[in-house]
Amino acid sequence: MSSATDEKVFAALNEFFIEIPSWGFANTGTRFGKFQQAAAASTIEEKFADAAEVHRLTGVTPTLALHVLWDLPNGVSDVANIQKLESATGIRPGSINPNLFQDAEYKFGSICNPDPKVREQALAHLIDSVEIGKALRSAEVSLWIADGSNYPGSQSIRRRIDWMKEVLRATHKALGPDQIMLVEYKPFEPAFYHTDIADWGMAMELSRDAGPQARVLVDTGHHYQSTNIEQIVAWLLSCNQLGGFHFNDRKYADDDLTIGSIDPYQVFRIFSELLVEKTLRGGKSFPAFMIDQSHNLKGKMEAMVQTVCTAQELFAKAALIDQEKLAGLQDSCSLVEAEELFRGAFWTDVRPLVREWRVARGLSADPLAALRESGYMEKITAERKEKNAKGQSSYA
Ligand code: LRH
Ligand code: MN
Ligand code: MN
Repeated sequence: MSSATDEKVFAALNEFFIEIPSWGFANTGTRFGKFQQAAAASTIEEKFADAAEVHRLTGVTPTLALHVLWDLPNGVSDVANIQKLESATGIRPGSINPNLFQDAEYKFGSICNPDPKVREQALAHLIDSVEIGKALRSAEVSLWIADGSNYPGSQSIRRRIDWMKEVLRATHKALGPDQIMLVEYKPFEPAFYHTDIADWGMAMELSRDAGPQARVLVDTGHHYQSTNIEQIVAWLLSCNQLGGFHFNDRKYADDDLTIGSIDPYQVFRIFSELLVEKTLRGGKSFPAFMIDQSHNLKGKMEAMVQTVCTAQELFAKAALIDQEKLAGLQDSCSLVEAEELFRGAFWTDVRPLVREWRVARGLSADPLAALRESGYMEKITAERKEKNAKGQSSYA
């Protein structure tokens, strides 16, 4: 590898940061059961501590995504505690995720509920989340609306669009000048007939309708099989509507598996589109990179470090593509040469270079090995195992 190429990859890695989710450290399961892990975090203090350890090892995860109901159950009154944890650990609160999918009153929907009182309550929670974001100086308020219906004819798709637009406009109005509102889409689950925000077109319309500080969030697990996600990314970039990512991988549905574990080439292709925007089209910054995974079987800490390293490696591979040369080959329709250039970058082993980059920053060359050697997992297992054993449940 030439040193110019090394420099290009190093420069790309210098700009690569990824947010990790508080819920990635907690015990999660499936609808069939929950397997408690002795070392899982069950308090916000533990989640911040785990995030700080991941950042210490990798150097690229300075922010922690928070889910309001899980991490700030008392809403704005919990802000002071989060600020305390921020000063203690150096980890900044990241995206604020309102939760409109868990409480019993949202059985028939939240911002699309036919009952205006429920819609008002949902809006109040969204506005609280915006206020939490302002108080914590966090940029993104990240909305996932789980609303939908299970049977044809049982709900008015049209009226629910109107209700949703009203609430999203009102939420947008509450945003501070430095905040952005992200609208996430998902085709199904928990609804199984129609989901109110089912795809990127719906999310983009809602985002544009809400106002200039709204953008679309792409969760890589929220598509039908074989959807061309990088094409969606290219379109959202072209419309200036891409706000961020929830990265994870999937084989079947919204499986929330480790990034790139099933299809690393897809992540590479997404990163390539982002680098096209940056290198050829004057893009100034990347959208927010966030992880949205929950590991039921893998150890939480190991899985998170593995995730971050994989994301870096795939980003470095994409940075190897000579986008100018590729554009020339595309223009002359040199199909095989263009494909070979693209594929060649994907098949290059960048791990030695990424290790070198880490060492140059005073980080361990191999964060996963460093985690295993650090004794951190033994420490949290000893501290948390009793508490977690009490939480043992056979049903989620
Ligand atoms: C929904 C989702 C959404 C939630 C998270 C826990 O499937 O992707 O982003 O906030 O999972
Ligand atoms: Mn998500
Ligand atoms: Mn999801």
